[in-house]
Amino acid sequence: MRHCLPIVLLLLSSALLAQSIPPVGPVPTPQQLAWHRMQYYAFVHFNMNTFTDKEWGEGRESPQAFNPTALDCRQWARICRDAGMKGIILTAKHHDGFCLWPTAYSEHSVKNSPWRGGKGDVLRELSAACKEYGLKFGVYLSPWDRNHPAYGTPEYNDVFKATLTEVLTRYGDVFEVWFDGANGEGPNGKKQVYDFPAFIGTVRKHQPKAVIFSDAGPDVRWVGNERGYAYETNWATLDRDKTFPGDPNYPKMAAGSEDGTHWVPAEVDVSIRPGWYYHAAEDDRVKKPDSLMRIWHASVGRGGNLLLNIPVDRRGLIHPADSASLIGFKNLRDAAFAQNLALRQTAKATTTRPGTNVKNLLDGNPDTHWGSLPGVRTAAIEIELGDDFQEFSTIDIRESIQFGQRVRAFNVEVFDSEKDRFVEIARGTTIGAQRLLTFPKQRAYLLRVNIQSAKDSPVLSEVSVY
Ligand code: FUL
Ligand code: CA
Repeated sequence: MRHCLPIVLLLLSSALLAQSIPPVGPVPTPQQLAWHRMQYYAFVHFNMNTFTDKEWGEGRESPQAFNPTALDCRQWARICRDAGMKGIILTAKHHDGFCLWPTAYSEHSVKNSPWRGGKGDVLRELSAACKEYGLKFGVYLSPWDRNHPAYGTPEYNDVFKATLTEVLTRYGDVFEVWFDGANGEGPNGKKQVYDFPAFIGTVRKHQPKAVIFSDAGPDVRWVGNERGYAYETNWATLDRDKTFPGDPNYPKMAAGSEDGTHWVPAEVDVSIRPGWYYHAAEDDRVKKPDSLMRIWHASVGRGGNLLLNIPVDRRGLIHPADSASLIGFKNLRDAAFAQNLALRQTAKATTTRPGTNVKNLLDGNPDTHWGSLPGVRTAAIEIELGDDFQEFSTIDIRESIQFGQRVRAFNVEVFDSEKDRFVEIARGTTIGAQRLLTFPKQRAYLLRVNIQSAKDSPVLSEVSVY
């Protein structure tokens, strides 16, 4: 048994060395890391507007109008799971104030609707369906409320905290709380001064594992547009204290900033239809799988998460046009990323930090990594795709973001056997959680990733080739 000791010591010391990579700048919390790994989940806009054919209700609707004929949250969850999504965030309350659960703090609620005889609770049904289908459950709760009589007075902040508490304590784990930045006038013509610190405190108290979204975080930020793309240069770090939810200058900050003070990654929210809510007139305007694929490359492929909205219809079901697109999109992704040609192939690097290994980039494991020597900010990683020529048109590179986001610029080259040298086929700026680059189809057996500029010694977790 004596000969085991050196091996044990070796394993132990390399584990310690790997652990000892000092972070650069802000790093994600465990909750944010878990969120990054979700990558793709659904937004469901379904509420009073579904029945009034509007995008923004005024809060004067009769609760009688809310009456889905065949509501089935299990159908939503089944389709989302089959589409490869990891969770669902529901508009529990939109700007018109109508609550999809029987709240004690408002009369504008399902409790006064004919649906399920006034005994229904969409949040209860959806959270149960998510559990059944292995999805995480999240809530959108609009602070802007065009119905509540207290809106525009300090009392409303207490009402909002109380409704938030109902939503966060009745339905099990909530993975994300979505605060809309829109802040308009209420029924008495007054705007609310929101007590965001208190709202955030309420979430931390009841759902400490949830991430909180608003334009300005604190945990997840808006990407600055609703068209489905993150910026090519996308820092997960943000000068969080220089902005606030609803900040009209916010879109200027939407790309994050290299030296940002906090880790506040971007979430890309976009609807599968032109509107957020269901309108029968848009049944033939559902985005097709190929356009969703472009969105994938511009969102997840640029280090953001994709929050894809599905407007549930008046029956309370996902319309067949939307489910067909979602599944078609899933099939496209499965085909595009079916075979990672670099998986368990061979690689070498110009520099390697002790305790890391270039092989870790090709092991399919997001928890293992390679880094350059401390202080070395550029590196070349050569990957051999086996003995034969391979055809590929996409590369997927990921940073080990638990040590901070570092890379500023990189390029990809293939070895051109006729020219007998490497030629550049693609270049990018930031990497972050994930960077996808596509290029015209290549035929080669050797490629090289060059990290050309970084804030500090780069640390990557995976490189995949398709
Ligand atoms: C916006 C809202 O005003 C829209 O109605 C929608 O909910 C979108 C996701 O956020 O701020
Ligand atoms: Ca790895």
